Amino acid sequence: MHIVYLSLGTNLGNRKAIMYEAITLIGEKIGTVIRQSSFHETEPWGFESPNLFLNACVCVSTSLAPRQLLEATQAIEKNMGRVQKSIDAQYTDRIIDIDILLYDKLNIDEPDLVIPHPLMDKREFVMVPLKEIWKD
Ligand code: PH2
Ligand code: MG
Ligand code: MG
Repeated sequence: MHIVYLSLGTNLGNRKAIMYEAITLIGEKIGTVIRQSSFHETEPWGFESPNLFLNACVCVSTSLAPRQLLEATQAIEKNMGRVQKSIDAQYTDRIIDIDILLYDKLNIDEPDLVIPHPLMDKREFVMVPLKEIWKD
């Protein structure tokens, strides 16, 4: 089993219900959710929008390999109705975003998969909830 940390964010719709739905699907499709942070309301970071985010982090025990994990997070985003990911590489409002932060102590640097997440330590909306549940 592998220990992974995921970041979740939503700034559209019934954000709390969306968070719970995403965490339920992570439990069904990815593995056992061992710990989950509280939900943090945050200002959009890196783009302008009137829609505040809810952000959270979860720690999951999974048998999925890194690329299977990426596919599973993307499938959950799609099933939950996420349409476009970004416009001209600009961040946009979204129903749900699930990002892989850490996968055991692995380092991966591929065009579409970089672990640890390259921006995680610059983002308060990631680090504050992560610190609630991070062990190591
Ligand atoms: N995600 C981004 C860009 N900006 N800002 C907040 N507050 N929360 C996010 O989850 C977020 C963001 C890119 O995925
Ligand atoms: Mg993101
Ligand atoms: Mg993402």
